[in-house]
Amino acid sequence: MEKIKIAIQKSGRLSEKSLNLLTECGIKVSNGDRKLRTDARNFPMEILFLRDDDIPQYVEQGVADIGILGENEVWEKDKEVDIIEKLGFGNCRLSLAIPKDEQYTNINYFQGKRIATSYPKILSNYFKNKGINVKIEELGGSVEIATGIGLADAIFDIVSTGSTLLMNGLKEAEAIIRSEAVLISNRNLSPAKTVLLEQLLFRIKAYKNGQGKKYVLLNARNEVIPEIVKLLPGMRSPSILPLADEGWSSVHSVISDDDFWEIIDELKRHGAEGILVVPIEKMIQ
Ligand code: PRT
Ligand code: ZN
Repeated sequence: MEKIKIAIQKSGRLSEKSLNLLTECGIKVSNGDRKLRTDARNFPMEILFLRDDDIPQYVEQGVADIGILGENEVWEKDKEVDIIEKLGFGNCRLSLAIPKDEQYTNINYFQGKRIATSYPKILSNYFKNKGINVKIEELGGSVEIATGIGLADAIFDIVSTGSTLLMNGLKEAEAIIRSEAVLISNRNLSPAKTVLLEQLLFRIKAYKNGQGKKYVLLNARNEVIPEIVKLLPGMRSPSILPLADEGWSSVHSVISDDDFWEIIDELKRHGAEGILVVPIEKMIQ
């Protein structure tokens, strides 16, 4: 049987989360000995562990059929691959940063400046569109020290919490684009591999749908049920089941983590009892 080959980061910020995503999709992978490649135990999939920089090229060439990596790398490498799905982890932004004592005005500040980055393609496209001339110094890593050692006037790098900038005496001047981990695919998958990709995608979506949501069960007197139902959006509408106790019903629904506490307080105020909150593992729509 044909296997689908997926490339994930060997060691880095996305490695563990990529493996975890496969696990959540019910795909068992053992990588105890950190091999370069391994087979999944219960899904026709081969996993290749690579540097993220190499993944776009390997997927374009078909060495791997699909891959997981940061969108930023996909844009920078600009290979012939398709972005299939955003995965909701590895979130960050690509920003221009300058020494903290500099007075920042607007994007024209960068006219004629030297900017150090590991993302020269994204950066030069950005400034070309703006009609601003800059000199780009390409660095493989440790971009944040470039201004301190006099290599550049500014940097363009990944920011998540901002503490790296702070530690290096820099401040964020402009956030240019947001990025997160994505699933990419080769453009000429065989029909069998396309089916496997569809299966994987179905599972990924079910997992993503369940993220950030809770299943809520509660009991209430029948008179207050209409009020309670108004508080619960649910996937369609909440399910209402009669209880053995006459005059009482049980209500089941899905609520998002964001408004969780607010809704629970409201439910209690409206007479809900025995509220049970359960994590959702997968949600198939
Ligand atoms: O060895 P390999 O080439 O595979 O790995 P790598 O060193 O190129 O990449 P890695 O593991 O550092 O990052 C992989 C991907 O994670 C990136 O391409 C991004 O899509 C994503 N990601 C998310 C980040 C960050 N957050 C992040 N904070 N990648 C890097 N950083 C670095 C950033 O470069 C800077 O040095 O963290 C620092 C900034 O973080 P804060 O929190 O201090 O702002
Ligand atoms: Zn890399």
